[in-house]
Amino acid sequence: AELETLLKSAIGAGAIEAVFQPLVSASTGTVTGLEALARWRTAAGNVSPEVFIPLAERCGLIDALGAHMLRTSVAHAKNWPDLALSVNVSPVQLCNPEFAAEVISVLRELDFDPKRLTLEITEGVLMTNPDQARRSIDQLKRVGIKFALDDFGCGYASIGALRQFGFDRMKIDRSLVSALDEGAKGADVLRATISLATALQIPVTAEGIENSRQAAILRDAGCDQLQGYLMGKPMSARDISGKLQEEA
Ligand code: G
Ligand code: G
Ligand code: MN
Ligand code: NA
Repeated sequence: AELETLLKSAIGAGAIEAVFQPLVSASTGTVTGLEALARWRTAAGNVSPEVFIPLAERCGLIDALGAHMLRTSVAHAKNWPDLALSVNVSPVQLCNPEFAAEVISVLRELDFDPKRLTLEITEGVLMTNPDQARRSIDQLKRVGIKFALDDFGCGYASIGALRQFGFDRMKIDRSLVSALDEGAKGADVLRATISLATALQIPVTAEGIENSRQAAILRDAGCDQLQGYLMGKPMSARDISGKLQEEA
């Protein structure tokens, strides 16, 4: 309960920060986009998003936290006009009937092209509240916002959902990528998963790439976008700007 109070004031004070992790073209190695990730630094140390995101979902703070993350990451992304921006959205947010209108209004207010924005969602929501999820997704897709199915392969393997909800991209969970280091079967599973997406004409991002052997296998298997510590760790907005300047 104490953490809940702290989180509430942190959100109110704008103390939840966004860091940005590069999304890299598999063919050229250039950064084409950034994924925003929430960070909470307190006097007592950092609290992991694996702790405070579920907490925010449980205690009704996720809409405010999500709105803050969208606003702050879009504001930063205006400094990187050539890059796409991905923002994680909790299933709880997507089930809020006001969600889509709020996203659209933030983009208008900040004059941000909706075509640059991808919302990453996990498959859970598609099971628990498919009707509201679909309404939100459809409303946002109409203005040009894209959707990525996040953490694919670690929950129910819903290839059906990829089609039914009109996902623009699939993100392969890093547990499947790290399985590449543990034996030959890992590569077979990945290739099969990527082929399925490719057959549906849905491009694939691989997450959690930590070594060049993994990157080579995933590139050969048909991923067009790579993400992970090998390509770049999540960085502050200032460090991203520095990195982009180095590369220019
Ligand atoms: O950044 P890190 O890998 O520690 O994130 C851990 C988990 O928290 C991941 O599942 C990630 O998707 C989630 N997460 C990080 N930032 C956000 C956010 O802004 N909103 C939501 N809903 N989830 C986030
Ligand atoms: O669920 P989602 O894919 O949004 O989670 C992203 C999380 O994965 C972030 O918390 C980020 O810090 C973490 N992450 C990103 N790249 C790597 C990686 O190469 N290795 C590991 N172990 N974690 C990573
Ligand atoms: Mn994600
Ligand atoms: Na993920």
